[in-house]
Amino acid sequence: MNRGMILALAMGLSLLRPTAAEAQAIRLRLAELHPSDHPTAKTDYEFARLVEERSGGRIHIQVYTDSVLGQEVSVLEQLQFGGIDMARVSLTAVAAYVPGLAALEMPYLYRDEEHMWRVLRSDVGRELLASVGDAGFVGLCFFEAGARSLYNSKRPIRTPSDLAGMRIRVQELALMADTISSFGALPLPLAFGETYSALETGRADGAENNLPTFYTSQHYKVAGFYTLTRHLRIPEIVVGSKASLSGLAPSDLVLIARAALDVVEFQRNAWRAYERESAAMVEKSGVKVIEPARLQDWKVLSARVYALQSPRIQALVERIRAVK
Ligand code: BDP
Repeated sequence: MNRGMILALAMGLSLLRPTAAEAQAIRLRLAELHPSDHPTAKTDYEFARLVEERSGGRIHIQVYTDSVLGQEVSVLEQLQFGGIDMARVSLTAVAAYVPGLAALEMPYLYRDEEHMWRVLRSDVGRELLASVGDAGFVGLCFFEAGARSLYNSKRPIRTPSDLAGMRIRVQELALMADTISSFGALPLPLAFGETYSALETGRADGAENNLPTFYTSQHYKVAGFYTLTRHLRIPEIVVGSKASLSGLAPSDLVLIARAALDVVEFQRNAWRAYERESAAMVEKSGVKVIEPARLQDWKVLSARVYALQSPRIQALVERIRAVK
């Protein structure tokens, strides 16, 4: 028998036997910024449970909540070289690496939540999810994150002019700073984990986020005015590390990818329930929840942000708007 024949035989046998990767127990680490009672963190646990069950206990995902593995910027760096295996992050964090993703998080982009989900499940959504591969990530699925609204510690905001001169914490991406500038406020790009103390010390007058996060982050304790501007819908994204996951057997990768997609309905339901709960909790604690005078005024101002985008983003936005 020559070497070629031996090799062919060995490869044939290895198709019959479980590969070493399949037989071994696999432990993966998933990073999450939120505390464990946040609906998104609850879904991370459900995802881990599903993967464990479907793999007969062989694949174990350890969920690390409360940013213990770092803020999102650093988590993504660690994902790139395989120091962390998976993460649930805001799409904004990944958009810093994959600029096209900004098209999915433009101000007042979606007609409503259902429109966003139809987009995320359409060709353009699927293409953009897959495009994170270019930066060394594996795009697993999107999650719901509601609508983000403005809050502050100073006064009730009803119109954009009420915001004049206020310093508002934003996520670390030019698009977010531009959105806040378009309303006439001063953007302060900052890691999420530094926002509470920025609000408490007055370095920031306000910030913006969805109600569940406003509640679980305790920001409502230091910013008592929440105005329902609903200016951004930023999907969450679950990403894997290409460096780490490419070592898995293809069938295990498929199992993980399916479980991520299957857990989306759970997340959306958990989100809906917690959005109502957190609205009630912040109101009960004395936060003034305010409807803006005319939502249209905010939308008109944000149109400037669209004009600043590259032709590629503008073309993607057209496709997004055309999704029925
Ligand atoms: C929350 C997202 C979280 C972001 C945070 C932020 O769930 O991933 O990091 O906003 O504003 O809604 O940075």
